[in-house]
Order: sequence, then C-alpha cells, then structure tokens
Amino acid sequence: MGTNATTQASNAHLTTPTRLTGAEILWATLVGEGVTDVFGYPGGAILPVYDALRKFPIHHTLVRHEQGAAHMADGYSRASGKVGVAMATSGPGATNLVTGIATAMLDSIPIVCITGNVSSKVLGTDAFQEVDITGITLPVTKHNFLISRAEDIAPAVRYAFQIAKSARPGPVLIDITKDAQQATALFDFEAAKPRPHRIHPMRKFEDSSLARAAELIRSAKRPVILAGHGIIESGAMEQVRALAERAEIPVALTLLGLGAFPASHSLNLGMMGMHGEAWVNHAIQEADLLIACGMRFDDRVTGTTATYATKAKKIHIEVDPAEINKNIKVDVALIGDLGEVLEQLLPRISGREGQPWLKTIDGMKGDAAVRDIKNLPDLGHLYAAHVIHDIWRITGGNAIVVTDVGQHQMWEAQYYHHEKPRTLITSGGLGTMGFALPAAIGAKTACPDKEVWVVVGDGGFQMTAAELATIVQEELKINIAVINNGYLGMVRQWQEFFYERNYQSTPMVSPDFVKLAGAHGIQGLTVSTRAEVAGAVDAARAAPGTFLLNFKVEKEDSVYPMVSSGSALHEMIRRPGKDALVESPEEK
Ligand SMILES: Cc1cc2nc3c(=O)[nH]c(=O)nc-3n(C[C@H](O)[C@H](O)[C@H](O)COP(=O)(O)OP(=O)(O)OC[C@H]3O[C@@H](n4cnc5c(N)ncnc54)[C@H](O)[C@@H]3O)c2cc1C
Ligand SMILES: Cc1ncc(C[n+]2csc(CCOP(=O)(O)OP(=O)(O)O)c2C)c(N)n1
Ligand SMILES: [Mg+2]
Repeated sequence: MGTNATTQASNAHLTTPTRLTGAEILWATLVGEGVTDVFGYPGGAILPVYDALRKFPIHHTLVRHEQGAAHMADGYSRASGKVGVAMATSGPGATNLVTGIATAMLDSIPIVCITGNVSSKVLGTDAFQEVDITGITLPVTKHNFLISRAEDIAPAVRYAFQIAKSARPGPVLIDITKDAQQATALFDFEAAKPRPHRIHPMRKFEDSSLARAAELIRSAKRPVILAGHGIIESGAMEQVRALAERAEIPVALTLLGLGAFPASHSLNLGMMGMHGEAWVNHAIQEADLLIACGMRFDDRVTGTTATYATKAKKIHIEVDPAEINKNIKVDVALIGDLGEVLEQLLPRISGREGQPWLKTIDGMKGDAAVRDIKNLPDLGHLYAAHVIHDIWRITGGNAIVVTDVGQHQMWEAQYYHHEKPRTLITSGGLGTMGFALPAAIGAKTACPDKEVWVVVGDGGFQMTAAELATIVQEELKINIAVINNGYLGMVRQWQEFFYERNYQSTPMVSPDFVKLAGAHGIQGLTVSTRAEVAGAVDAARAAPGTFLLNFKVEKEDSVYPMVSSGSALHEMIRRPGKDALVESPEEK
C-alpha cells in the first residue's frame, strides 16, 4: 500500500495531465477506476508494471498460481459487486488465467485481467514466452485488447471497466506489450473516458409487452417466478420481492439466484433444476405461467426442453437479447435491466388470488421431509447434510459461503439457506473445480468484516490448495470445511447411477488435510461423527486465523433428487427409503 504522499501524487495524476510511463498510466487509471486490490503473479513481460506499483495506493495479493488470481478477482466481484482485477505475465502466466476467465464468462462476472506481452517489435516471432492470449481468450471474454502504445493504455483500461460492468457483465482482458509499459505518454484520466455505453438496439420493453405481461400475471392461476443471478447483478431484489408479494407468486431459484430472495420468506420454494427440490420442479411443470427474472434457462434448470413446463405461458425479463428464445421459447420478452423493467411493470400489477395454488404446492412437498437425510436418526454416520446444516445454523445463515464443484456444492445449495444476495459464491456455468479456495480469498479481501466459509470437496481442494500459502501471507481469516468423502463424489454418483458402479478413477487418496494445513501454519481438526460437528464449527469460528475442518463424511452418499440427462424435469431419481441407504462397505 502506498503512503499518503504517494496517494496524493497518484491522485493528482487524475486531474492534471502528466507525462508517465505506460506502467504508471496503467496503475493511475486503475486508481481512477476505484481499484484498491489486484491479484497477480509477476514475470519478465510485466516487470515494468510491477516496478511501478510502489507509487500507487493499490494492494497486490501474490497468488500461487495465476488460475487463483482470476478466481480471486471473480470472488472479489461476486462478493462486492465491484470489478475484480487479476494480473499475469505473458506466456504461461497468461494461459494459466484462462480457466478463471472462462469461469467468469459463463457466470457473467465482471473482471478485468491484465497481461504483459513481449515487445511489439517481436510480436509474432515466437519470442520467449509469447502467446497470442487475445486469440486464445477471444471466445471466453466479453472483449479483449492488445495494446502496443503507452498512449492507448488509459482509454483501453477505462473502456474495459465500462464493458465489464455494463448490460450483461463479463470478463475483459487487456494484453499490454512490454515496450508500451516502458514508453511514456501524456496521461489524462478525463480525456480517456469512454463514450457512453451504446444500448443494444434490441434492448427494449414496449408498452404493449408490459401490458401483455401484466395481463398474463393477472389471469394466471398457477404462476411461478424463476429467480436467477440477473436479480443480484441488477440489484433488483426489492422489485422481485414486491412482484412476488403483490401478486402472491411463489419463487423458485436457480443455483446462482440463491440469496436473491430470502430463503425464509413464505413464498420461497427453494432451488429448481437437476438437484432442485422435488416440489419446485413439480410446481414448474404444473405452472400455467413462468416469469423468468434474470435467468437463462440453463440445461441444468430445464431438464429436456421438449417437455419443459408445457402448460405454461412464459415471460422472460432479461438484459441480453441473445438469451431470448435461445433455450426456451417465450410468449413475452421484456429486454432490459431487470430492476428498470420491474419498476415499469409493478404499477400495473394488483392483487391476485394465490391461495389454492400455494396450498397445492404445499401438498407437493409430500414425502420430501421424511426423505431428508438430515431428519434421520444418528446411526453413527456423518453425512455432508449434517455438516452444512450445522454451519448454517451456527453462522445464523449470515456467512459468505464459497463452494467448489461437486456433491458438496449441491448439498450446500440444499442445506445452507441463503437470506441475502452475494452470500453464495459458486461456479455454476463452467463448474470449475478448484474455484472455492481462491474465490474465498477474493471474497474475504473484498469484505474483510464478513465471515467467510469455504465448502470444498477433497478432490477440488487439491486442485488449488497451494493458495493456503496466499491466505497465510495475506493474514486472512477464512474457515475451510473439506467435505472429505474419499471420492470424486459427483462423478462417482454418475458411475453408480449410469455406469453399473464401475468406479473407474474416482476413489481418491488424499494427504492428511489437517497436516497439510499445519505445514502452512494453519490450525485444523478432523471430524468423523455427527456429535463433534457443532463443536468443531465453533472452534473454527473462534480461532483468530484461518482454520481447516476435515469432515470425513459418508463415502457413497448421493445428491437427491436428481434429474438425469435427457429426462423431463418432473422425472427425478429420489432418495431411496431409509433401509436402502448406501453406507460405506467397511462400516457395515
Ligand atoms: C454440479 C452442478 C450442478 C448444478 N445443478 C443445478 C441445479 O440443480 N439447479 C440450478 O439452478 N443450477 C444448477 N447448476 C448451475 C447451472 O449450471 C447454471 O449455472 C445456473 O442454473 C445459472 O443460473 P442463472 O441462469 O440464474 O445465472 P446466469 O447463468 O449467471 O445467468 C444470468 C442471466 O441474467 C441475465 N442478467 C444479468 N444481468 C441482468 C440485469 N441487470 N437485468 C436482467 N438480466 C440480467 C444474464 O444476461 C443471464 O442471462 C449446477 C451447476 C453445477 C456445477
Ligand atoms: C476442473 C474440473 N475437472 C473435472 C470436473 C468434473 N467433475 C465435476 S464434479 C467432480 C468431482 C468433485 O469431487 P470432489 O471435489 O471430491 O467433490 P465431491 O463431489 O466429492 O463433493 C468432477 C471430477 C470439473 N467440474 N472441473
Ligand atoms: Mg469428494
């Protein structure tokens, strides 16, 4: 972090045009854009930039692998709503960012990634550590730039921030050649301001469409709101709640929408889709109207589209015209920012008789409660559901939970009840294992006063466990719950259901995670019974520093319900009765 004197000097650059090196221009522009934290890893092609950092009030977190830098920027953004920034050198540094960039792209997360490249004079000669990173990332960025002149840096950075944040957010990459970093140019922050964002010509919601939507809502007998991630990105939580309450419409959420509508609200149904609650999927299949708010009908949400909600009219409120009629054909499209659209729609909505439909859905809950593994007597087996339930109970549902990808991710979605937006951080679209630990570092950096939990599988944890050292170097307090089932559990589940239990390459030997944490100077505990869970969660929370809990859970438990690929949304594999519970062979 720079001193006050350097802060003033660097801020002065923002108001008075000054001659600076390209490297200095980069930092000065980031300061001007409000950046306070950058996650990165140095190397030759970006050394001028690292050399200039000391003059600017930006904190740099040194990661252990550039994939971690992109996930940290992503977690920072998901937790705070601000643009996260990652930085890497050319060649392998840049290519290591790619998984993190694609993760942000699939979930529409605004991050800006900055890479150094070889000097413009040798571009295209296979120079040392030269890769065409703009070519490589073209399909996984919202936009990217190759900058080879110092004077182009400030306009590119400012434009990148505008692109990352505007309309449907997404990642932007800026590749800057080394000679552009070293050359000087006149820096004028104001003059580098991009032209106002050009609204997509198809982005409109006509009066007639609003009237049609209001009429469909007024006349619906069995409506359901499909609440997605776009609610959080738009900041339209209040408007969605007003719509639900005014017209008494139950709300089903996507994985990325969890937290957009309070879990404890009487109209909240829970998660939809492949591992959604059975009654939610049945309600969608029985509905006569679906109001999709900032969600994109992902295939994990619809099951096979041919049989998806065939009785329902559909209203789609969405900022990206490309999403309209992409997966599901809709009757009314309102293309625009969700909050803005709902502000126009709400005055046209009055009360609606919701009672019989809500009672019908209550009836659909049927045997779900008795199938819930959490309610089974303690037979000495530790299920992930118990662990997540206790973390939820003890944290009062107020923590930011960052998950990895797999069974534990789905159990988190089912058993941690999110009341507020930006409290579940998870990779939905790309499903990137290794996401959780670095994304949690980003989240904690953005929100130092919030309690942050990592819920991660034994497999995914090993993909980016090197970032434990980053946590220690940054002196962060994060609680880590490893859901250790000895398997690549989600893949094992598919092998159990669809490949005759041929557990090929899914049993996984792991290090002693508590010792691994210990080697980093991080405390930890192994927990293998239900009775120990609450005490262990308390111990982790009470510890001054990061704490790792290694939960040795039932090895062959599965996530239920499950809509298998190619099935209709209502055709779910349900948890077998309690006598048929699969338990680890050696414990029988
Ligand atoms: C193992 C695994 C299992 C999964 N199982 C499930 C499951 O059972 N159920 C489930 O729901 N998901 C599941 N997912 C996640 C799934 O793959 C998708 O990521 C998720 O459904 C997408 O949710 P979304 O459409 O709300 O969010 P996104 O994919 O982020 O889409 C958000 C939409 O909102 C729009 N938008 C953005 N900003 C605005 C704005 N200001 N105004 C209006 N619109 C806006 C965007 O253009 C976009 O179309 C699973 C993922 C994994 C890895
Ligand atoms: C980088 C990456 N490689 C492979 C996969 C495919 N995959 C999805 S879930 C999963 C298993 C995850 O195992 P673990 O981390 O132990 O979590 P669990 O399912 O056991 O809770 C795998 C291999 C993936 N999503 N991401
Ligand atoms: Mg596992």
